[in-house]
Amino acid sequence: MKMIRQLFLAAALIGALLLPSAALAGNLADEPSPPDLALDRTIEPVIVTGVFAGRSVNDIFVYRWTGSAWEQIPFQIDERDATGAYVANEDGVMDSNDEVVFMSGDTGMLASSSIGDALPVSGLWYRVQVTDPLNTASKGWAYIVHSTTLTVTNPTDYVSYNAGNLRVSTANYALGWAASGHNGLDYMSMFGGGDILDRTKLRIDYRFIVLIKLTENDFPLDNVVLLKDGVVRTLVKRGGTVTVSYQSYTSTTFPVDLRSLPGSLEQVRTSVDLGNGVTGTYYDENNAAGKPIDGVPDNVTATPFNQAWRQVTVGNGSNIQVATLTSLGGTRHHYYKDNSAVDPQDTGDQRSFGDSGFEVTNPTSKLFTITTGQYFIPAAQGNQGATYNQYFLNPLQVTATAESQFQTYLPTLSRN
Ligand SMILES: [Ca+2]
Ligand SMILES: [Ca+2]
Ligand SMILES: [Ca+2]
Ligand SMILES: [Ca+2]
Repeated sequence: MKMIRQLFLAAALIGALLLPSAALAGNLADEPSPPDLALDRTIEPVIVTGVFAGRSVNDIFVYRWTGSAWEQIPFQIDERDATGAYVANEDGVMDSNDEVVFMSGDTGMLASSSIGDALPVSGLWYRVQVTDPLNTASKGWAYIVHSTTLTVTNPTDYVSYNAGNLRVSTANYALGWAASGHNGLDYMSMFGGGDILDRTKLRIDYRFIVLIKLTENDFPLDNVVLLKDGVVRTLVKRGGTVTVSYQSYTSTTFPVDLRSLPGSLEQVRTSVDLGNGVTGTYYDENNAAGKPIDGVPDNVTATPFNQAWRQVTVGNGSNIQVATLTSLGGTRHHYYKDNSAVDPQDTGDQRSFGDSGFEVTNPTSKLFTITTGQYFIPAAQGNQGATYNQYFLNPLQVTATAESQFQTYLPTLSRN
């Protein structure tokens, strides 16, 4: 405490013109008392860009202050090219769009002493403040440093990819891409359970003289390409779709270009169909008490559609999927089908077990992107969909501020 007061005092004296005094007061006021240490949202990524431009990606490290010591936390640096696309290797040098990534749950306290006094780091570092915008009293901090002598010392690896079975796995879930037939997923397990997935499905109806129905089987098969298997996340690409997987969260960006289809689009649907015989509970905004997934049809309300989330709870885990569908235009609905009867028109095992997702009728654009997030949480929590939908819509606020022994600069960026 004494040290940081001196540090800020030095900043106030030396850099008085650089920093408004209100900002200084704000920094001191942000310092948490011990009972409010932890950030309340722990399974989301913290992504920082714009730090250490021109430095080698191998000389960047991330630490937290535990209250009594500096501790390295799991982190990775992912390079993006000039178009913003993730690439396995760019130039090994920090550019403005390269990302330093760590988990919100690994943040610590606002430091009460200087990291520059404790570790062999370069004279300037970044203090990263992470704030839950839904509960602004909840904050966490991490420190991104540059050093030519430090090494990676934290052995934690939250996620891995197996090219043999095309699966990403963590302690909490596994997801696998289909080896043949379609570009979607055909494997999902949660919290130690077995595979619960038949497959992910895509339905595109368009009218060109007659109604034509496409499924996920009608698109050319793309290779599954691993861009990165880091300790915080994996980056996997199939066609134009990029899936980013963390310990308890996966996000997917699925760009769809149907401009070559003649006629008009009538309906687009994406859904996740569970395997034959899987039992559990389905929730969405209109079915908050849950419907039994058991292959027996349920009385489910598909509208209104105000919140793009759905939750499937099976055995030891829950999968909450949230989506951004706005670029399609049109009218959105929830989609749910639970029926063990064989439907010869269906794909996969032709049965529907808790098949659920999102449907858009009369989309106004043939060029759109569907962005989804999937949270994996332990099962015993009941319906948590609305909460995680709020998380998805209100990302953690990230502010990186350059600091040195003698000076604090204005925040350089704010980005999730
Ligand atoms: Ca770079
Ligand atoms: Ca890994
Ligand atoms: Ca049912
Ligand atoms: Ca099925």
